[in-house]
Amino acid sequence: MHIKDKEWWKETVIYQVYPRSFKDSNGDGIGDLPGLISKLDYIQSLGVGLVWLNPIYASPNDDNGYDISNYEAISPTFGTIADFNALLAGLHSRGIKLIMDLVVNHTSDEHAWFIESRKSRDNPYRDYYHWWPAEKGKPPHRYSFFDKKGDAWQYDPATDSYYLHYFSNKQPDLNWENPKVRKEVYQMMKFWLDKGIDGFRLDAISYISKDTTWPVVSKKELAEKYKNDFSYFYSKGPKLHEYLHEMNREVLQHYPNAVTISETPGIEKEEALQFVHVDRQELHMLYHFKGMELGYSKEGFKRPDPNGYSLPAFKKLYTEWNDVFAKEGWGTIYLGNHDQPRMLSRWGNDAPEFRVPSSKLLITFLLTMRATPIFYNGDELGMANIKFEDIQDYRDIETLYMYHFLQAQNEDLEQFIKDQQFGARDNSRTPFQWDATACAGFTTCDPWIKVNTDHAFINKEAQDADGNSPLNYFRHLVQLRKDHLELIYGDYKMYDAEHKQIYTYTRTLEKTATLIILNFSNDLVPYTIPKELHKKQFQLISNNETSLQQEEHELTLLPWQALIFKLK
Ligand code: TEU
Ligand code: CA
Repeated sequence: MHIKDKEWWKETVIYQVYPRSFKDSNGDGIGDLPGLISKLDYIQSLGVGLVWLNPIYASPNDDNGYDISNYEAISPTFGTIADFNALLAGLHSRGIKLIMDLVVNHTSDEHAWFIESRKSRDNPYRDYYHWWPAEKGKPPHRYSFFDKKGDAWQYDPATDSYYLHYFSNKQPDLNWENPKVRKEVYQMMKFWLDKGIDGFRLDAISYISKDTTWPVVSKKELAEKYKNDFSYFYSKGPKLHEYLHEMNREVLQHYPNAVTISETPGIEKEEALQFVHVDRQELHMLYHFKGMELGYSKEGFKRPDPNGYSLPAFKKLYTEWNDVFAKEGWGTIYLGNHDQPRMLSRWGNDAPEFRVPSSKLLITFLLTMRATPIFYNGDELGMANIKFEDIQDYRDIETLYMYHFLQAQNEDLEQFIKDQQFGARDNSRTPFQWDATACAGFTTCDPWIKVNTDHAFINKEAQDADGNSPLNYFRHLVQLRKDHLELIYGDYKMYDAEHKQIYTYTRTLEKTATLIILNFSNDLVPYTIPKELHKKQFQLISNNETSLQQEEHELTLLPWQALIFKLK
């Protein structure tokens, strides 16, 4: 069977490890590399082929490592370069590849470059960052995602100037317009690629190019052109693709086996192929935020829509993004990560009677769509949101700064805490649940963030032994995907687009085809298999439940039931 544009990274399953919360080995309550190394057999048992590791570099941890003070040094909290070498060797010896996080939209304000840059206006590193001399008056407003005033310009008395920071004021943005900065970044990428890593996940990369004529963005323009969200303005930098092409020419083409996945906030599907079309010589894959916008109300910050998300809207979005890459490029698919709440609590149902089947259904969806799936550590167990009730329990600056921002505006903080129980990032950053012991087997003492008390019954040890667990279902489905190539390369076709509870689609590769039927509801749902398929024979090859009510083409689906049929 000839597969056009066959690539290892289209066939693999990605497993994201958030090292701070994965496994602590030295009892300081913070996950680390020796802890991760001690769990490599577990990761191998999942059948995944690529690990994405969140940042482990030297960092004052203002934003959990996304504020880097030295790109070529491992944070002592996580371990040493020797630990890193052992991790890489351990993964490779198990046939698993590793990509590192490349955080170059900004550095830490404790990075040597910024320490120099802020010393004087004629310091050789001055133009490594974006500065606005105060005598020119206040710079045109730019929004910061992590700032108590939402202001992305920080005044620095040392040189009577403002510097730009889209994220916190301890994350000054690098000036990519400066060729020296780009050269430094390419050098650093080669440092890690020469160590044998298999590629990078590129952090907030759609933001790196700035329009340095610093145009005013009026409230009207922000609303009409950028959906009242600065991320849609920040992703329109004039030289973004010129820099990504240069990165490809200067670095990536020299490492043909390395893969790149860009995090591209603020883009629409019409822009996607500009990043990943092979002829553009830029990047391999991207992940977008459009799916993550579903289910939120227009009011408040990350306030859930009381009616939840609409399945027809969900199906329409993932079908449109499938079509973007149907002929060219290749997509990724995810439902959660370290910036989002737990996929079970967001897209499934974490109530006791539904959490196991809905975890399995979401796993089925991610492993049967035509895109490389990215799983976040713990979602294979069906871990849920911790839903803190007290602001004191939060550790994430996005939540803490937004709390102060709203407090300063006398907003309803109780409502904010309620909303954060649904949308906060810390919901997915609680310690990995290895077993039912006091600290879930993650650490022996006070973890940096509280353990979810449901670890008493939701943990790896219990699920290993339970053939019906989400964990063993995950392992089964990863293997099933490898055994049925149409689940990787097959064309995707959706049916019954308007059905409010059922998501049905086929994957077809030459003569082989598979039908996937998913009940995204708490209800028993009578469902007729689409007429166009009635001439086919149906062989059930996967069911996340132990029974199926079926008369010919008439099915009665159990809540959150997920079925896969081989079509003959
Ligand atoms: O995230 C970029 C980004 O756009 C996120 O801030 C996102 O909008 C937000 O978290 C959603 O709530 C990357 C990293 O993934 C994130 O962890 C970092 O905080 C951020 O960049 C800054 O490096
Ligand atoms: Ca530790």
